[in-house]
Amino acid sequence: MKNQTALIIIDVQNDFCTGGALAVPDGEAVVPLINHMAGDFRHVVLTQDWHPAGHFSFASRHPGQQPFSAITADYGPQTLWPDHCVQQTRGAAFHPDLDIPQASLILRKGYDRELDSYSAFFENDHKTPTGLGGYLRDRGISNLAMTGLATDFCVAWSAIDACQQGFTVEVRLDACRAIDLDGSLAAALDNMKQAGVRLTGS
Ligand code: VGL
Ligand code: ZN
Repeated sequence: MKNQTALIIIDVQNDFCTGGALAVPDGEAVVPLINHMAGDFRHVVLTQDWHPAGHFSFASRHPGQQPFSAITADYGPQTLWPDHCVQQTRGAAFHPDLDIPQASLILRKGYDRELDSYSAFFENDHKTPTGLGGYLRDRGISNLAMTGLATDFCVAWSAIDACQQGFTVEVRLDACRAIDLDGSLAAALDNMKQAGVRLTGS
């Protein structure tokens, strides 16, 4: 049992799996791996992308914009997505086969209508903390293992922020899947390495 390491499971939700609104290719393949891996950890945290209808990151909110285009928000660049993970919908629910009863925290993110949050630690303005850093430190956790969806967005941003917060971070790539938009996966892998994230399981 790994006592000072927490497993952070990012956004394993229906909308990121086959048939979902923002399906990540082969996204559901991570589920059995994560279920198995979770047994090794005393501390497990789940994150849940959790947007109100009409969220700023939805292309439908911006007349004339298509999903997967990018705009400049007050807080920097923002990719626009299909409507996804709308609060209380089936798409926002965890994949039905995800089986992690021992998770101590479900951290929701992206609930501010005007601000997106890829990272589990800071919203996309890079300033507004979610509180996860304090939660983990308070529990004496210094090492993190991360898995989930999508490698090149929420996993990468969370892993990089975690390193910058002083955690030791391993991303288990075999239990992650990527969106890979215009080279975003290669860029995310580079950025993670540069930040000091240990990439394993590839
Ligand atoms: C995610 C795009 C939009 C993710 C969430 O979980 O990686 N990507 N919202
Ligand atoms: Zn989202």
